[in-house]
Amino acid sequence: MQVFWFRIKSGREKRKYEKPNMNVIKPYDIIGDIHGHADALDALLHKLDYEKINGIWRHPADRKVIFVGDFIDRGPKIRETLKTVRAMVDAGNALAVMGNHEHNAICFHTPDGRGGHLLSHTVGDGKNVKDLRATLDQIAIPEPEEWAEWLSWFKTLPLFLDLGDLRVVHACWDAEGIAVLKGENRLSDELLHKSVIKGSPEHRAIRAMIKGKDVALPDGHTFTTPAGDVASAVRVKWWLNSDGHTYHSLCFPECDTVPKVPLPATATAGLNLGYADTEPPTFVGHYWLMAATPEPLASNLACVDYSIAKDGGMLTAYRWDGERRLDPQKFVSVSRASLVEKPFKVLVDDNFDFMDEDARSTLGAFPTLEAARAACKKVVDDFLLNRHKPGMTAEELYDDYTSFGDDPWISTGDGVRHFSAWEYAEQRCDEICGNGRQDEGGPGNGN
Ligand SMILES: [Mn+2]
Repeated sequence: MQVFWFRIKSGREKRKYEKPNMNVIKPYDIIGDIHGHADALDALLHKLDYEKINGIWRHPADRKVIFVGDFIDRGPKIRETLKTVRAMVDAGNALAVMGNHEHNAICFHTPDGRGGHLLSHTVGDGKNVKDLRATLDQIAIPEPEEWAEWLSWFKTLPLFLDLGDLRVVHACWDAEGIAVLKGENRLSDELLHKSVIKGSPEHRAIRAMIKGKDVALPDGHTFTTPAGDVASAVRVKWWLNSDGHTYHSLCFPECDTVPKVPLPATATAGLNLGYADTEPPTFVGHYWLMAATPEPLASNLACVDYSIAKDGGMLTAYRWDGERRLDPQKFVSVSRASLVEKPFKVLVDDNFDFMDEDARSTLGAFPTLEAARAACKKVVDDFLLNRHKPGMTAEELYDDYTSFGDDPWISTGDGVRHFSAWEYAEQRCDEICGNGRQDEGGPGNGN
């Protein structure tokens, strides 16, 4: 069909068609685990120079995003996150792989044929329900039909992407696991059911891809994870050969409470650890890293999950332009702290143009009412101190203010009056002029 197509096209279009695209490396921006933090995603896309056109983010120079999975759970805007990601994927502006949270969500909602589900709703004190809590509350429980659509979409996500010069998978590039799947890369119903049968080759393969590889600690050893859980196995740096390592030195992310006991070769037998530096660059998410400055894990491996769902975390991307050796300078992040809600907006009207809303300007938005009030007071103070002349009475200064001054006010969208510039100006005129203003009925010269 394609051969026929280009034969009947004009010479110019024929050349265009024949020009092989295969060896032209396309630039990609690989974005880490979002976990319902849609505002951070918007801020990061903006920072990466994407533009939102007709509700869909795209890059003016046709860069594409690759999302590493884990769109749901934990954060406040899961629906918005899914809509942003899916719109980009549907428009051809992004690719996405499945995260363990999407796999969990599918399994949690898939009956096992024996009265339960592929992921239990009851084991471990309802741990799985707790993990999915935010998603259940925001979408699955209030909007079950919408949720069914999202679950169907999750099943279309590939488990890994191999673009030749670039590889993306949620947690671990596992060549042996990929071989086990024999060309399958999406969760068919059959593969989904096999993926939860412990000990099956498919379970091992898919678990490695979306959760990484782990080794059990020697008998009797446990450690406390940074999240406070007691664990008897550690996730490992799967890209390294385990020779000469202790459990502590091979654990990932690094954790001081893991025993510094030598790792016997038997512990990692069959895990196929190691990722040669001659392999194409691979990007993963998943690991909840915390750092001020992201850096690659190896010359050809980077994790872009910097824990946006945690205090102090950030949403991170890597700008990839075809390089085989990754560059620490090419991470781009937005911190959670930079996205703190600022609900107190200060607007400034002009007393001279009080009938004219066009004369209204926005001073800024503030995280607290106190900060917004302080900003309003400064606007009034600046005017009064600028207009005050020696010998002026408080009444003259106040008349000047009410005729020509700026009138700042705080908008919280609820109609509540949080600040009166005129009241504040009246008080300040008395203070500035010192001699007291003759107020009708007032005490007059107080000093
Ligand atoms: Mn994650």
